[in-house]
Amino acid sequence: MGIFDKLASFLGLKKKEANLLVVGLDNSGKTTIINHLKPAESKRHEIVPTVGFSVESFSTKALKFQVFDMSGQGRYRTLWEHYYKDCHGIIFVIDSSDKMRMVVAKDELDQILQHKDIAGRKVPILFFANKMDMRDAATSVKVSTLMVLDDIRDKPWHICASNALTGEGLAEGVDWLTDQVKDVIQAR
Ligand code: G3D
Repeated sequence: MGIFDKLASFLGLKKKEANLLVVGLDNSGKTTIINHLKPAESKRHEIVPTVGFSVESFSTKALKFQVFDMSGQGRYRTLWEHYYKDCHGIIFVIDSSDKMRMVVAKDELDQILQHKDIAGRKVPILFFANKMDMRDAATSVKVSTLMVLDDIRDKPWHICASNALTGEGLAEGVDWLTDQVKDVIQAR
């Protein structure tokens, strides 16, 4: 299944499942990124577009993904928040070229971090500073500063510059997340 192979086989051995959330503003690149993460089989058969609030959800072997657009859908918030409790890892996608909306992304991140089902838990968060190929894209260091990531002290986090069109940067991020999620699952 590609770049999540390592995690899926680990979970298979342990007979466990991991739930991963993929979130970010609309147009940040979530759909393009998950197209790289999806196994070929799920690309063909298992894609289940979900009603209204979620871009889509899909599962493969021991991994379940839920993908949410966090912008302009405030009224669906309570629906997606329902998934926080059981999630083992979060992938937060940021459009590095959209500095205007970085403050909105930061706002959404704060809402996640302060949520009762996330605050106080060591849920690993992988940030993709996506669209790094764009001429006006901020560097991952700059994105990290704009999003004030250094203030996240109670959770493991990591930021990777990515280009979802070519897949560049995705494997590095997923490798990091895999190690973190393994730790979360071991501790269960
Ligand atoms: P979303 O699912 O978060 O809403 P999408 O975002 O994956 O639909 O991506 C939104 C647009 O950004 C798409 O363009 C997509 O091709 C483009 N995109 C995604 N990732 C990258 C990237 O890393 N670099 C560049 N240059 N573009 C990217 P369209 O034109 O289809 O709307």
